[in-house]
Formats: sequence, structure tokens, C-alpha cells
Amino acid sequence: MSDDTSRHIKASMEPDIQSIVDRIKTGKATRIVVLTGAGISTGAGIPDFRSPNTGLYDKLAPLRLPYPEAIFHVNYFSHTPEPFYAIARARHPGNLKPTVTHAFLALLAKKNLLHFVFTQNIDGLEQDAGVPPDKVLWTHGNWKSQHCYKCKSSYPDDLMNKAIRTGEVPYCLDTGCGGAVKPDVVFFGQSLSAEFDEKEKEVLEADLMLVMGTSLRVAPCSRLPRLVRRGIPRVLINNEKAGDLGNRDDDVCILGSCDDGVRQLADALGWGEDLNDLWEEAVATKKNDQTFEGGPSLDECIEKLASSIKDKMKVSDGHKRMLENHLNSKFGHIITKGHG
Ligand code: CNA
Repeated sequence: MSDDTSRHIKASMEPDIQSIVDRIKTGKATRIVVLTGAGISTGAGIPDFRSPNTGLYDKLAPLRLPYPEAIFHVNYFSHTPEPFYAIARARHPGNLKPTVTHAFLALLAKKNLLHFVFTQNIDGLEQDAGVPPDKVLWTHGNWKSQHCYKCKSSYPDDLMNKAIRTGEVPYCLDTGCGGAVKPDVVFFGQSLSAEFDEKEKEVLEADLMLVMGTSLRVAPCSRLPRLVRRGIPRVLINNEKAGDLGNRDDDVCILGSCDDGVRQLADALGWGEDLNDLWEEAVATKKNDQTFEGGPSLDECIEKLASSIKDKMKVSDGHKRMLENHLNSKFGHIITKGHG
């Protein structure tokens, strides 16, 4: 997984929901392929990465990471896994409910219109909403299993849950290894599963593509919309323009919240009530996971870690000063000479 900075956007297009509605109603769109990102889950309470102020990258500023992605970069994690675990509990989806957008995916599946979903999300809320798992590829993995990042040996669920609950880094049970345990989420610097290459071809079979809640800044998922055949409409439902969506004649951009966008579509299709029913059912069905109940908020986790880092800096600053004074009193003339 890597950052994709190539973005080509043409001037804004008027949204044309009706053309999409007509296509679905006349049976011209029966193989809908969807690409989703963090923006479809912000309504559930999980911040995305890049939204200004509310996104995780801005929130992480007090931690003074070398760069915000570091917390999810495999190289950084290999020597400094603490920040990841300090916020893991607040980002764990155990107690979060699917959004209307997740329910919309389930509705497409129910109406036999959903060909395939590529989600970049690791929260599993698509499945909680009732989207059949064989219709989804969790391109960036999930929280359901974990392995030592170093020797790849697996690690028990109960110990992992304890680590997430307490914010303590779990280490490999093989004491000779000592690697930190990592959930099977794809970090920056890691490759996606081979399944991604296999499933990519589903995009070529699309007769409509929906791209929702993603900045299209993370490769290789960012390339999927460009694989859609010419003449096939691509619909972007997002707070902002993303990738090259809007550049092709058939593209439709519905700018605004994902939940509002899918509601507009559903209402125009006469599915408004079905969507609401499905969403309410999904919310009622999702059981709370007591393991993660009542934990600190993300902001509290970040604040706690930031102040513990600051405390450590204070100790080392004080220690440094003490050492400097000591050295100066003993060898001041030598040090001064050396610098002179
Ligand atoms: P991103 O780069 O943070 O982009 C999110 C996009 O969604 C931005 O364009 C926002 O403007 C937009 N957005 C945010 N909220 C809404 C909303 N309610 N309605 C409409 N648009 C909205 O995130 P991407 O998904 O593009 O980047 C891929 C990363 C994010 C993957 O590696 C994920 O694992 C990672 N991520 C996942 C989750 C999750 O699982 N829920 C949360 C945060 C980050």
C-alpha cells in the first residue's frame, strides 16, 4: 500500500442522479462495482485519515510523529509500536454500528445488483450491515486475526483483545523472537493480498461503478476507477472531488455526505423505505462487544500518549542537563578546547 499523489481533476460537473436512476431502472446497470473508503464510516464514529481537523492525521499532531502515516507504516511499527496500540481501542469497531451507506450496499446485494465491493476499510461494517462476505474484498485486511510482524507466528485472540483494551503492546509468544504483534491489517509498506490482483478484473465487468468516501490517495485501490470501461458511468459520492472522477463524460459527482448521497439515490429509485428498514435492522442486530465498552475516546488516548512522551522528554532533558553539568565541572576545559 502506498500514497498515490497523481490527481487529475477536470472542472466541476453538475450531478446527474437521474441518468443513474434511469440506468438502474431500465436494467442497464445490474453489475454494480463499488469502491469504498473511510468516509463511509465517519458517520459511525471512526475518523478518516485525511479530512482537515476531524481526520486522524490532524488529530495525531501532538504526538510529533516523523510523518502522520508513520503510525501505520510497517517500518515505524517494527521499532515503535506504542502509538498504534495507544489509539487501537478507540479505533476498534467492536461497538460501532453500520451507517446508512453500509445498509445501501446490503440493499444493492438484496436487489441482485451488487457485483462486488472493494473496501479499503478495516472496520468490517459492510458485513455487519448484511453485505454477503463473498461480495466484498477487505483490501486492507481487518482486525479479526493477528500475527507477530517479525516471525509471522499467530497470536491468540484473547491476548490480543487484552492488549487492545489496555493499550499495551503485545509481543510474540516466542521469547527468542521478541517481535511486536500486529493485527492483520495492511500497513503502509506492505503488499495487498494476492486476492486483490485476482479480483481487480471484476471492475472490467462493471456496468456502473460507485466510489464512496475515499480520497483515492492510497494505491493500489486508487487505480480501480480508472479500470472501468469507457462509456460506463462512474459515480463519486464524497465530500470532495477525488482522483479523476468527473473527467469522463459519463461521470457523476454527488458531493456531500455519503449517507445523504445514497439516500438521494435510494429515494429517486423509490427504495427509501427499504433502505431505512435495512439500516434500522442492521443497527439493532449489531451486538455490542463488551471487551471494548466504555474505553477512552480517541482524543483522550492521543492526549495521554502525548503527555507521557512529554514526561519522558522532561526526564531525558533533565538527565541530559545533569550530565552536561557534570561533564562541564569535570572536563569543562577539555570540552571548551575541543569546540574552540
Ligand atoms: P481518506 O484518505 O481519509 O479519505 C476519506 C475521504 O472521505 C475524504 O475525501 C473525505 O473528504 C471523505 N469523507 C469523510 N467523511 C465523509 C462523509 N461522511 N461523507 C462523504 N465523504 C466523506 O481515507 P481513504 O479511505 O481514502 O484512504 C484509505 C485508507 C484509510 C485505508 O488504508 C484505510 O484502512 C484507512 N482508514 C480506514 C478506516 C476504517 O476502517 N473505517 C478509518 C480511517 C482510515
